[in-house]
Order: sequence, then C-alpha cells, then structure tokens
Amino acid sequence: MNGTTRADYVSANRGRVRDSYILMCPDNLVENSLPHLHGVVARPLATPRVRPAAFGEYLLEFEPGGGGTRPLGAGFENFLYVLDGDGLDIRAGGETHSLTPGGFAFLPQGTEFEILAPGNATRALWVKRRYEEVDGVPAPEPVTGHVEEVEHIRDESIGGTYAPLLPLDERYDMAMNVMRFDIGARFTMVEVHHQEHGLYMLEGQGVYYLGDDHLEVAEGDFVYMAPYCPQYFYATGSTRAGYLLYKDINRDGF
Ligand code: UGY
Ligand code: MN
Repeated sequence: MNGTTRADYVSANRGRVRDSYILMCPDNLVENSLPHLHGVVARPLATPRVRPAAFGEYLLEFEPGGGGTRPLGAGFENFLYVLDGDGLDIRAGGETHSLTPGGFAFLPQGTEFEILAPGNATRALWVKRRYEEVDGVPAPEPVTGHVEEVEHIRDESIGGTYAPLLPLDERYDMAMNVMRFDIGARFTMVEVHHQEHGLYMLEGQGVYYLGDDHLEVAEGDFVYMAPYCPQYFYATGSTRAGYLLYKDINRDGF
C-alpha cells in the first residue's frame, strides 16, 4: 500500500478490549470469510468468543453478485440490515424481499434464507442468535421493512428517539432499534441493565461513557456492551448521531 494511513501509528488505535465492553473501529477490522458466502468479505464484530455474548454480529461486504451459495441461518434467528450500496435480495419462506439501504429482514429460527447482492457492492450487518423459547409464548413472525417507515419514538431517558425495527412484545427475545440523537443530545441517566448490546454507529459521532471510560465513537465503530456495563451517550460533532442497537429483551436472564 502506498502512502501513510492512520493505522501506521499504533498510538492512533482507538480499539479497546475491557471486561465490560469492546470498541472496534474500522481500522481494527480484519477480513474473514464465512461458509457458503461467496464474494463476501465478513468482518466479525461480536460472537460468543466475546464472553458472555450470546449473539453474533458481522459486517458483510458484498462484491457485485456476491451472496450465499445455499440457504443460510439454520438453527438461529437471523436479522439483516443493509447499510449502503445497491441492496440485497433476501429469499425466505417462498418470498423475495429486495432491501435497499435502511432495509431490514428478520427471520425467526427455523426459517432459512438465501441472500444475493444482485447489483453493485453492498454492505450489511447480520445479527444471529439462538431463540429462547418460553412455554406458552407464541413464536415470533418474520418481519421486513425500512427504517424510514418505522415510527421514531421520543424517549427522554436517552434525549433522542428510538425506532423499534421489530415488535417489542414477548414473542421476540431480541430488539433491533435505530437510535437517533440531535446535536448536543444526551442520556438523562447512566443505564445499568442485565441485557447486553451490540451497537453499530450508523452516522455522526459522540462520546460513550462505558464502565469507567469515556470513548469517542463515530460512524463505522462497533461497541459490544456486556450485561451490567454502565452506559451513557452524548452526541458531539455537527450532524445528527445514530446507531443500530441489538438488545436481548423479554427474558428473565436465566
Ligand atoms: O434500550 C437501551 O438499553 C438503550 N437505551 N441503551 C443504549 O442506547 N446504550
Ligand atoms: Mn442500554
């Protein structure tokens, strides 16, 4: 590679690994491949190797025409969110959904999916976890949609809005929320809760207080927050900040 990149200076590294959180920045992400995905660079963000994470989250970079060579997702519930590019075709349960940036699909455990980037390069996030069944609680349904078609609900405790991409009722054991913060917005409390988070910065920048640290975060950064990690965010910069947040919900923690 010609020229000097920020990664040439070790002291420019912003990545952090702590007991209660992990920060991974674009400069930290290593190329991987995953079985049955061809023409796709996979960058694992969280997996159960980050103890105690009970979910996987991957940044997928599709080359034109890249995709799955067979149905994927067996044994897990799966969520896909298109970040940018031409989009993805997701085929599941006999239907094809064409997702553009901001589009998403949730497939309950037991519904495998085919995936293809039919146009030019596309980037997407893939979240997977094992569904936690509860006696007497019906199974979740598939969901597809677009972030701009979902209601963005004002929440004073975060000083911003959240858009639940999935229903929040007890059939669902995971939430995927898009949170948005105007310039200067801040949480009104330091949250401490038993759920874990996978947070991907979609836009803007801000400061995350995690455990005992204050960390600058910006578009493209990923944060894993373990259960009980104290967390507080305030938006900085000159544009709106936003992130996509995974959270396990509606289960008792046993
Ligand atoms: O729902 C949440 O736990 C959310 N307010 N947490 C966060 O954004 N760090
Ligand atoms: Mn939280």
